[in-house]
Amino acid sequence: MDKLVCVKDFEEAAFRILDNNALQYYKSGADDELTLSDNKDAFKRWMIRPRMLRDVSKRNISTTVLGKPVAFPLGVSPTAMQRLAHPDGECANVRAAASMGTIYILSTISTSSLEEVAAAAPNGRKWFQLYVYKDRDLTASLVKRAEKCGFEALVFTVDAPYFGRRRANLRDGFALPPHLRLANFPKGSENSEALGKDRHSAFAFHDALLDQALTWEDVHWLRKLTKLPIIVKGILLPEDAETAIQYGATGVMVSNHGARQLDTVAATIDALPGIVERVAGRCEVYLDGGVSTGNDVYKALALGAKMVFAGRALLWGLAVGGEQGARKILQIYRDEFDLTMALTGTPNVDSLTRDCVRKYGMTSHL
Ligand code: HOC
Repeated sequence: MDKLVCVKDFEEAAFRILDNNALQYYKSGADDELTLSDNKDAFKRWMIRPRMLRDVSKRNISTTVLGKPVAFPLGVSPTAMQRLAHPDGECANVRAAASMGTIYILSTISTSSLEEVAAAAPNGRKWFQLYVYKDRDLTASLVKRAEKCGFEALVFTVDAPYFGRRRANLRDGFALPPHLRLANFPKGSENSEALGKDRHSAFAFHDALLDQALTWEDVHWLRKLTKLPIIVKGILLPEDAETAIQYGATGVMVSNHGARQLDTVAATIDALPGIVERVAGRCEVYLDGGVSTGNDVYKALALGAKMVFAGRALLWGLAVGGEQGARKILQIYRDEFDLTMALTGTPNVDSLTRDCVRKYGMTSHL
């Protein structure tokens, strides 16, 4: 692992290690995968504007999110079925995040349960990603379990009334290996044995749970159900961010679901500034999608994100080295971000402003 020094190195190594079933599931985006590449490319369209001679000998890259500290402003985005990447899956990932002083968001579609993940890192900061299912009792029981296990916030994913078309999975199918189960659902409900045998049944099981009739009223329903902060994830437009606040959201996450839902939507870094402009000061704004380097973290914070999250990168870390691999990924983001702060003359995250970056082509001067 010593020779792997950036997220890209881990990605390449993971591509060699993962079996095709897991790899195609993790790496795929929707349709032509234009947004999948644009999520990354869009970061390259923003230049950094470094300031000189500003005493950067002492820096503080910690910040606060929902009023509590994080060691640096990159956390772990929810990704499903992490034990496809490594036998320790979600438990390894949450321990890595906790040891690095950052936030781990557990997917509902996890291969370790809420309870197992909570026990793996009792003192780490943990949020729970949630779908509001047709079966509201099932949804409410997930919320109650998250509360009981000490998850601090709910991350309500709103961009998936149906799942997007990921062509590799349509061609080759996806099989949940028989030794794994979707651990947050009551034993037997998802018929683990059948999931192993029928290549499409894991998706079929979950598709049947999704509620295509969701509206903003369901954010309100969730608001009444729990006192936990609600982060609405999957927001790409300022007007939706505004509506999320009206219906009780504490924060919004600018996200296109890792470009796995609707192709040719905006890259998240391009969607961010308009959303920040609209809701600044009224709720925290987070971002995921395409964050591959410490420079990307810097750019997103300069454009107003309070914190950013990476999903796939942690899967690559897990695949390469389990908990240690996941931790190394977080260290890489932290160290790259810290160096960017130093080389730009930015001693702390509060000094990051819109002026720290500029979009190529916006003006004739820097
Ligand atoms: C077996 C059910 O958010 C994704 C995930 C959720 C997938 C559900 C799979 O792949 O985008």
